[in-house]
Amino acid sequence: MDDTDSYLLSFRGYNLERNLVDIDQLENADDFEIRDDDVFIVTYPKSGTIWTQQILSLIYFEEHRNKTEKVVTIDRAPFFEYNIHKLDFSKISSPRIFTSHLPYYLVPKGLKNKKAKVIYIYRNPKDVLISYFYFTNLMANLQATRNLDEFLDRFLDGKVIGSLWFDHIRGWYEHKHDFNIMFMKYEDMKKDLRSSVVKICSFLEKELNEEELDSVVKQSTFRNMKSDPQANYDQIIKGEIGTRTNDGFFMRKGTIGDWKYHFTVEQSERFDRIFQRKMKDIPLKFIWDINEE
Ligand code: PPS
Repeated sequence: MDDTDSYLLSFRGYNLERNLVDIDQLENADDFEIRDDDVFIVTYPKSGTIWTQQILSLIYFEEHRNKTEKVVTIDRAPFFEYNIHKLDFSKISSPRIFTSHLPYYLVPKGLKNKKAKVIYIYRNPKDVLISYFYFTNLMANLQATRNLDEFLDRFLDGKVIGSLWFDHIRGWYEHKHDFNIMFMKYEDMKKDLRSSVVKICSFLEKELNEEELDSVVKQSTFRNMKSDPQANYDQIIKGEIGTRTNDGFFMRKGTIGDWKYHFTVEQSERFDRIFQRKMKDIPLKFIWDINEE
């Protein structure tokens, strides 16, 4: 890696954020005690992580839903490999929700007991890329790029946190039989949030009444999360980690197909060629456009 990549730490071939990663946690992941009722939200960066953290926090914790307890989602559903607030995971009472960007081969072996659950959220990678481009330019701890072409190269080289998008999704998809895992699309959540929440509840075996369901859906819309300090990470990225400017947000746009306003035809065709080659044997469906069925 060159100097510009000094914020990246490569661990067993996978790139993490050097200053935030809890390396002990990662090195000892195989010994981490998984409980049967643990849930892991797994994503490639910029695919709907915070959104799913909020949805699960609302489903699991009445105090979160009713706002009777002020706990930010990052502490309700902490990152396994980025334990920013140094929580003692063994002391968290069940059910625990963890969040992770790790590839399948770095998560705790105990997840293969197939009792603990994994929810893998994926998003069309052109929108992931645009979201990531803005995010790396916003965050003071990440490598900024001058233009989309430059970021496209980095993304396609896997020189970002999370490494190569194609490897991440392929790895999890091909090893899905080792886990109790459900795959969900960001775009399906966007198109029909209520049905997506119902689907998540069913996978988690959590029964909510209509009123509770309404509350989960309402509090996890883009608009409501953007104005909810408990949900939107503003405090963390601006206060604790640091941004380059004050006018960018973690909750940026939250739409399907924003890539169309950014990619040139040439960039899009280049991406499509690589996508078709690398994904041809992965039968997951992708939604690239809001009007697509
Ligand atoms: S991270 O840094 O990996 O944790 O980022 P992540 O949370 O995975 O992705 C951030 C993008 O998700 C969008 N987002 C949402 N979209 C729709 N509805 C809701 N409620 C929602 N919450 C977060 C967020 O806006 C980022 O996407 P972009 O395209 O940049 O807006």
